[in-house]
Amino acid sequence: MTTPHTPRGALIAIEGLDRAGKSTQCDLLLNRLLSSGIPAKLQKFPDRTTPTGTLINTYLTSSTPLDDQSIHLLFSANRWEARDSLLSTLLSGTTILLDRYIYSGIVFSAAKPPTPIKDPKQPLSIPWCKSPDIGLPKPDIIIFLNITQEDAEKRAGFGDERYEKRELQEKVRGLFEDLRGEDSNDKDDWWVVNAGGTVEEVAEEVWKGVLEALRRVKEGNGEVG
Ligand code: T5A
Ligand code: NA
Repeated sequence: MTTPHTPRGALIAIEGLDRAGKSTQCDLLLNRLLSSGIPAKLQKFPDRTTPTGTLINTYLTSSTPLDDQSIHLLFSANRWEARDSLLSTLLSGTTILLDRYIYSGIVFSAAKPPTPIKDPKQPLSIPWCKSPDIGLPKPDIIIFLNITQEDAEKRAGFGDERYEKRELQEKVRGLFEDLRGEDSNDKDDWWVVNAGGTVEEVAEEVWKGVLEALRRVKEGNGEVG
């Protein structure tokens, strides 16, 4: 006799450049899921409320120097400390919205300008940047909010934090494109949305990605990737 079980929730990552509208869309999406009767939760990375998150916040909002490898590992540790709770929440049937995830972790570190003492071309290689996150739950879909640099810079608050500089953001954009290309053989993980429209227009496109993720979970084997 089989035991009735709750189907697992979907793991949905929202990614994009700084100011693309990720947090705005995550809030709207959470409300839409809940009002559609779909249990859902939001998890933001970096989670600035934990001990590692406090260190990350200090780094992002000040000019305090910190070794590139060290801060990369801290961002990853900030995700690892959430892993068990992410898995148990998904298995209890609740869908999780991730406001940034490992993809931001990879591209922002790899985009950093080289320091003279290290490799002159790229201080942190993509494989090195990926390795500490290996083993974290894989999202059912990565919804990528695509915005031009010009539109991002017009939005409130751009330039307040360490990484919000044009040159770095352009590098991040290119690296995100590389990651999307790499994953293209590995089912359609990335769902690219034009994030330059109104909040409502973007929300409609994001919702289509969410429905796709829910469909994949329903048709899948119940395991988290
Ligand atoms: N990082 C992150 C790493 O280096 N490694 C990692 O592992 C991780 C996880 C902080 C930095 O950390 C780096 C990447 C980042 O540089 P964060 O805490 O996610 O990451 O950054 P935040 O400042 O919270 O978020 P962003 O700057 O990325 O902004 P969002 O969430 O994309 O944008 P949002 O929704 O806050 O909107 C920005 C503004 O635009 C308006 C909003 O009202 C707001 O004023 N807006 C729109 N305006 C017009 N049209 C629309 N469609 C709009 N949507 C939003
Ligand atoms: Na945000």
